Amino acid sequence: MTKRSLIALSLTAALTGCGDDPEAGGTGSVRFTTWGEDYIEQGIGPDASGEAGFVDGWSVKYEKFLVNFGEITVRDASGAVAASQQGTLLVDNTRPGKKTLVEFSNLDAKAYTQVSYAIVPVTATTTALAADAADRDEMAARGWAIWVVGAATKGAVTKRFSWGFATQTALTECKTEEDGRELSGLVVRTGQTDVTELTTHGDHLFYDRLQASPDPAVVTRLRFDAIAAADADGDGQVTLDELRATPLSVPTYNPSPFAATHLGDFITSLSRTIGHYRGEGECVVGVR
Ligand SMILES: [Ca+2]
Repeated sequence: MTKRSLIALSLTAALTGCGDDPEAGGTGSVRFTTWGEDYIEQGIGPDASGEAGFVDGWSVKYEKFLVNFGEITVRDASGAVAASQQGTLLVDNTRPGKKTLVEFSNLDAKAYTQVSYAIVPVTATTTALAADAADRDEMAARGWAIWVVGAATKGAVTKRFSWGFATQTALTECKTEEDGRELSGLVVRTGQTDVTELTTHGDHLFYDRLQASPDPAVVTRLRFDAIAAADADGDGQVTLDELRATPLSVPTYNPSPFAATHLGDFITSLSRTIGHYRGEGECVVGVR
């Protein structure tokens, strides 16, 4: 065997040995979807550990969980934009199932390591993709990017909430772990359609920390007692104004590394963390 054919053989082995290397030369598609998982579709129950439900005995059921998606962008490793979403799409993730946000076709089959999106205020031009037009109009009038409506119950007590967040959040450098390996962005394969879910995590609004502790022994828990107690006028409705009038109780709540001083700021900051990637994957959260 000649030296040249040995090199060719080893190159072939290197290419076929890596599952992320698509066939060269072709094109494929990518479809972006969203889903609210069981927490948004079914509800969140109590859990003594606080990890899969409320540590303080509450249950929450959402009636609306509206998220406005924009700027879904696919870039390759050089930063060149291969595809980018125009306009914004409003989805109520209490509606069951996975909704297709956008599909990009005729992309060169290769790895696109930089995938990003944004959750931005609804405008008059926003498409109510899987949402009521009346909700779209209400959010546009108020400049909300996220609007959640629901009820929390514990025993005979019910506290309702309707919180609109006028935030702009960039979610960049999205990555996840699949089959034991880190996947940055996504991979388009010849003749195939990659499906990338921009998952919405409904439990995050009730976290007691803004950032996971580096100490694995310190668990992030779901809590509602302090939110329920914020209903100062006792009308059964916990408003964002009431949350803003409620000082954050430290150390039950840990606002690090941000500067939330009251429950209103704290939950608004948590609302920036609902956007996830392909299930449990995460993006870098940028406040703007
Ligand atoms: Ca109230």
